Amino acid sequence: MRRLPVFLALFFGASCEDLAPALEPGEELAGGDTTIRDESPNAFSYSARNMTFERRQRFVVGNSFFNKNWVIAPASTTGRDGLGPTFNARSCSACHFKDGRGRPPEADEPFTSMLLRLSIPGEGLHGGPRDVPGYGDQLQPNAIDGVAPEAVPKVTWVERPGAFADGEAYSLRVPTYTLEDPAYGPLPADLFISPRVAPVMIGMGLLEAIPEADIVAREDPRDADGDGISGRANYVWDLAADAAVLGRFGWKANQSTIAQQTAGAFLGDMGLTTEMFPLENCPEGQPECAAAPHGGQPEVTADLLEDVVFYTATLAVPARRGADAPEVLRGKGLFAAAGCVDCHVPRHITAADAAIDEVRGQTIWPYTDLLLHDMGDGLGDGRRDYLADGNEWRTPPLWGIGLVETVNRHTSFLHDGRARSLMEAVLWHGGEAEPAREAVRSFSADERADLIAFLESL
Ligand code: HEC
Ligand code: HEC
Ligand SMILES: [Ca+2]
Ligand SMILES: [Ca+2]
Ligand SMILES: [Ca+2]
Repeated sequence: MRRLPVFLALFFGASCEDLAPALEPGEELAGGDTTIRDESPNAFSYSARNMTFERRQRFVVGNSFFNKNWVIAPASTTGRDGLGPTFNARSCSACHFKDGRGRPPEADEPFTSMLLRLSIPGEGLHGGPRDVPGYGDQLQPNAIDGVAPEAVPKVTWVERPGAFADGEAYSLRVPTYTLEDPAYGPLPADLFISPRVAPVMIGMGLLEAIPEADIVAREDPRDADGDGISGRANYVWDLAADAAVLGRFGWKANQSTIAQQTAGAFLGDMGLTTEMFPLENCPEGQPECAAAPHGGQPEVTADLLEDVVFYTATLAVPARRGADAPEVLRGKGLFAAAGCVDCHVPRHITAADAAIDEVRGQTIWPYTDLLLHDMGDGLGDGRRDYLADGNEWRTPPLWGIGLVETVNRHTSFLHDGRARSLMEAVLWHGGEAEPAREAVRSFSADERADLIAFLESL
């Protein structure tokens, strides 16, 4: 419409604007009462706006342990020693930089803000992925002195050209991951590698507080309503419950709670034990790892873990920017028309009895259903993760996505960061999301710009 001559645009202007949906009440306050207004590089790092002064103290302690580098044991700083023996990073914030998002390495850079999950075919403990002999369930490319890093990960890229319906060309890059110099025996021929970048940390407690009944109510595993969308829930082992429970976190909804995700990250990513995971991460066949000194039993005390969990659960969601701009509202209409909302469900209301004060009874706009969807072979990792099959991924929340470039100085999207822009992320959608992608491919250049304006306002 913007290409119409000016007089026609003025003439038709009113009716065109009518096609755009209105701003809904509270829509720009993506995280309800936790929402902060900031569009600086610190936008992901604030405590929930509704947090009381007294509770802020815990947040501050959690923040410092999220950011501080852990050191090798034994050390004079006994409060934060015990790193490794093998590890990915020295701090949470090494990957979740500024509470934001990781990315794949540039050519010949080390892997600093993403990780590779590993497994072999079959089922492991409690229906989870099956460990790789000698290597476990994740690649740790770093180790303390005297212990060999597990292997050196590499990624190479191939361009795959494509075009929008109007002829404008684009190119998508396809990654291939390999492991060089494996230190603990040959890698199996049927090894699965699932590369995953660190997601943004905002609003985790709000997502945890969405009532389970509301999430499973959207499941439609056999697509009974025939709309082509068949989301289903993942059920994953929860140590505290000693049972399989609804998975909400991770790229395949492969973690149940923020607490278990955090304790799992301490062990798997940094080599730090907790009450939940009391044993060092030394798979059989790594004797130097098993014999290495530790930094206490556990290395992360229960209090400290609780503070980091509280911190992670209560990071504020930034408010939308320009949510009522005409192009953003037009983009919002296109987001609905293309069927994006079928998975990226805009609005939820958190439980009135949620455990954390700040996240109770909030109307939030995360743009996710927290369900698994078949996204096609193109995005598949071939790897089972509890009930998620090789092509299934959890719909990621889109709140804050327009601020990633400001905070993290990159625009790498999707689970492995292969998309170099928001549009490339959309163009990778396949499987259940293929009709939505095709709708976008047939949009005009102006419509595509409006859709991106909407995404950037989130
Ligand atoms: C080596 C990089 C790395 C480090 C270090 C790391 N994380 Fe993560 N984090 C990730 C990745 C990758 C995921 C997604 C995991 C998956 O899909 O299995 C993730 C997921 C999460 C999630 C769930 C996010 C979501 O959207 O579902 C939370 C919460 C989290 N991490 C907290 C932490 C905390 C707390 C620490 C420090 C104790 C930490 N992480 C350390 C890479 C890292
Ligand atoms: C069938 C469900 C489904 C539909 C429909 C869908 N998405 Fe997605 N979307 C997903 C899933 C699942 C992912 C994660 C895929 C991955 O990481 O490999 C994703 C990822 C994304 C991402 C990247 C998010 C991130 O954090 O990296 C963006 C942006 C996005 N979708 C936008 C859209 C838009 C715009 C539309 C409509 C044109 C759309 N999606 C339609 C399920 C869907
Ligand atoms: Ca350790
Ligand atoms: Ca390992
Ligand atoms: Ca359906």
